[in-house]
Amino acid sequence: MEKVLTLHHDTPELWKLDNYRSKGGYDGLEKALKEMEPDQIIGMVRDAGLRGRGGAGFPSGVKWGFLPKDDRPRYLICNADESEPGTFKDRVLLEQDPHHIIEGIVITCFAVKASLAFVYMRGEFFLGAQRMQAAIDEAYEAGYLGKNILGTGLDVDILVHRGAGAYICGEETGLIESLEGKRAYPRIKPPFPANIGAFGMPTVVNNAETLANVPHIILKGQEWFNSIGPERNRGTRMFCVSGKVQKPGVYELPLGVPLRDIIFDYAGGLHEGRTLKAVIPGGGSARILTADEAMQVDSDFDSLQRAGSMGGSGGIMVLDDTVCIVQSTYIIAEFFHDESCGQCSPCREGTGWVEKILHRVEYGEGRPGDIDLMLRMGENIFGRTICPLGDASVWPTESAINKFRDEFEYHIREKSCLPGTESIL
Ligand code: L3W
Ligand code: SF4
Repeated sequence: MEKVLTLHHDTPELWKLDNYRSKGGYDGLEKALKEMEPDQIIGMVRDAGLRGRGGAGFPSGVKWGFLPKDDRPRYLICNADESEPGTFKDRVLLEQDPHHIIEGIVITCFAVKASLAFVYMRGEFFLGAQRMQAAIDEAYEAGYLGKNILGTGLDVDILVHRGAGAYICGEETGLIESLEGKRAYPRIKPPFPANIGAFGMPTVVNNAETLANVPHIILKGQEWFNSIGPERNRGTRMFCVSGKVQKPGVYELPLGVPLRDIIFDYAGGLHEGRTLKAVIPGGGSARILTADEAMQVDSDFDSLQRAGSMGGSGGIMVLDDTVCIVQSTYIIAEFFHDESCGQCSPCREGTGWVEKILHRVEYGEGRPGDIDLMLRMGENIFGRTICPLGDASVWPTESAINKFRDEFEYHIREKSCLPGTESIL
């Protein structure tokens, strides 16, 4: 299967305009502006079935269609605040291929009638920020950005905004608050950003990888896109494989490739003598899969959801038989507690309590009843918070307890990890 987004990533200095152009870069923009109407582009992306690559997997064309039909200014935000555990593909695009994202942004601005776009970028992406800004400067110079783009009368500006290291800024309404210069407290939805977004105006928020798909759909058409991946799950995905594999990295593959192939073929399989214990398939928020479940499931959004987990951000974390499940669950719980913005009590307090209990279970001070206590706490967080971080903090712990309860019980009873598992802290 041919790659789409990363096809030219071995081209030296692809981040420079001339090199991007030499591989057909900006041809999609030219076609969109000179041969298509905005509504035609929205229809094409909707019919192609492109789904968001940031976490929710929401259909992009449908999201664009939510914008009101009024003449208020509207904005596009490219969400490049990639902070989900085990996820590092937006970073690859930003560093290797920033023009690809810019091209997707300008086409999307044309489609949704926005003349200002923001690239909200994770603050730690120093190289990505440099490359993105240099690419934007080149694009202005070459007439792909600014006034009267390619002589068509379209005006689009892009501003880069760098975050300051908070995971919650990836949540679209927290991101918008942060962009407006405020603390990134997520907003209650509705209203959705499509109606009231940045600076009170209609706003589309799309992930960087999602936007990079747009030029290809324009150039090759929705039928071509529909030929990749299973129904309702079209296109490729930049899967990020990490953990106990021989070749961790980003692998662009059609959605729906079996998880088994991603781990054992593309990522080189496990280290010698090891066996698979579990897989977290969609970033740190996803429910854990046992080895048996992981070996039978495909990598598309719907298959992972049917298996009780989710495709999420595309981060696949592989755990072998040396990993202590209690400890890995504790590490994720610690992350969510640390990153909770503190706005809602169930999330602010609950994530801290779960972390504290997991810590004592892991370090030999667990008490009988701790396991059920954590499950009850999860029930009291779930569905009672403003943003998805609250729910997302529950899934890893609840699923790890349900699937590896023996290991939690062993910790409490024996005050140690299972023999053969090792501490990574
Ligand atoms: C207008 C309706 N818009 C849904 C939009 C909604 C969102 C998308 C998915 O959220 C969160 C998100 C990320 N009118 C709409 C509508 N929308 N109904 O569609 O919404 P939903 O409800 O299906 O998903 P959700 O699970 O509640 C997903 C956030 O997760 N997130 C993602 C981080 C991404 C990055 C990245 O891309 N680099 O870091 C993490 O928290 O922002 O808020 O756009 O507005 N009736
Ligand atoms: Fe903040 Fe957590 Fe509430 Fe989200 S769920 S708004 S992160 S306190």
